[in-house]
Amino acid sequence: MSSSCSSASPVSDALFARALQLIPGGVNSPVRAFRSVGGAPFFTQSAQGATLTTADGRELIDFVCTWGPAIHGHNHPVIKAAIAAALDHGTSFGTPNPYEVEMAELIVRFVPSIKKVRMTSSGTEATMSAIRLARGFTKRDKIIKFSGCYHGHSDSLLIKAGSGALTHGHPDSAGIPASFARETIVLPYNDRAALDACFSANPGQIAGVIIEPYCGNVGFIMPDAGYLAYVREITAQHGTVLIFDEVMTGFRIAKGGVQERENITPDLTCLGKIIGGGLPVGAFGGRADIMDYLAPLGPVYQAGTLSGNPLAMAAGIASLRLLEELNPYPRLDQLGRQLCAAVADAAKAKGIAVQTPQCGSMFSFFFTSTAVRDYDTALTGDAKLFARFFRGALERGVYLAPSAYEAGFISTAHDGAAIDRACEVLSGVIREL
Ligand code: KE4
Repeated sequence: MSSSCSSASPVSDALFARALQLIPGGVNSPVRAFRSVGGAPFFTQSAQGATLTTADGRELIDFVCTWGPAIHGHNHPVIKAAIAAALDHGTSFGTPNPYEVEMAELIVRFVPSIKKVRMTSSGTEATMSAIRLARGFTKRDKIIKFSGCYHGHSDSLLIKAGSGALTHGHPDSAGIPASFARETIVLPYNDRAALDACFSANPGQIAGVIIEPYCGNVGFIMPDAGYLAYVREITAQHGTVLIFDEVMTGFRIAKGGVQERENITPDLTCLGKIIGGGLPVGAFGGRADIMDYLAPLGPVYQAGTLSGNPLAMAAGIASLRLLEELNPYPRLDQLGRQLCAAVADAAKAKGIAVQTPQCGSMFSFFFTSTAVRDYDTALTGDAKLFARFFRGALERGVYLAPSAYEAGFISTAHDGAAIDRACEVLSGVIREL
């Protein structure tokens, strides 16, 4: 297996060389840098449906889907048309606009726990604001997060974080004052006893618990049966705001997210990705009594020049309406099962240990014999073997997330032929490991 596809990517390589001069690491987001999987990243020239076309003209079946937003595949004609129609009226107004109201009505209808919602321009802003709101509402300072969960890059949450922070070995980022970090308590996911002990040790001090109800930033990890219900029970018992970070899982795991599938009602929910249809977006919402603490009604300030941007709203509205029209979830789950079964079968035949967690259109591969249920067990995965698997797939035209600590995504644009091809490629790569 050649060491890198960059030898066959002269245009991407030249672009990367230029990027490295001016952009730290040559990328505008660390996880795109391929540093944990080796080689230089390819540059994407265009994207259509389930396919990325690189700057060197290579076509790749895309299982990253721009990290989740592209649930309808890339450049979907309905979303494209919605953006074009909105564009005719301008790009940004800095005033309320009709799209924001329609987006709010769709979100509230899809996610019944959300009675009021505020738009932002990224998932990071959404989770950062939800934490501030929980602290302002409860007048408490401490928050609980879970190791391996990633909630964007705000100071309070870059503690034992997943995604790119974990990928590049800095789960606790530099630059965060100890005074901030002290207010963030990190617990193991799927561990009820740790939650009990933490609340007992900090009576009346926990403002909020923020959790990825299904983890997508440490690989893909689902909760033990009853765990989320327990998190809901103990937070309600202690007057602590329960925040579901569904930036990734919202509208992906189900129309109403994980909270619909698990029948749990959080106090606040953070959203992003799919509700922007590929344009910059985030949102947070939930109980009206909590949301009304936000300026201009209440004392918790939160703002954004481009919050509710008409183009992003138009794209997101089209994306959500398509989900309601198509109800793609059963089909996406079937395709996810097929892909993971192919990898599991090939690994078994080869005598390689692999975990292939999957729910609907989210999945990941851990090269370990250990059942992965939290950060520590995720780290038992052989990251070097994953890197070889990733590169073998890429060389054969299948683009997986360039990190052992990310989730993969399937879109409605991945037809049977694309999944069959991916199964064939991934099985072949496993056979050659
Ligand atoms: P953004 O600020 O990147 O829009 O959202 C942050 C965020 C918050 N919560 C969850 C559960 C998330 O998954 C994310 C962002 N996800 C990563 C992918 N693992 C974004 C990719 C990147 O950092 O480039």
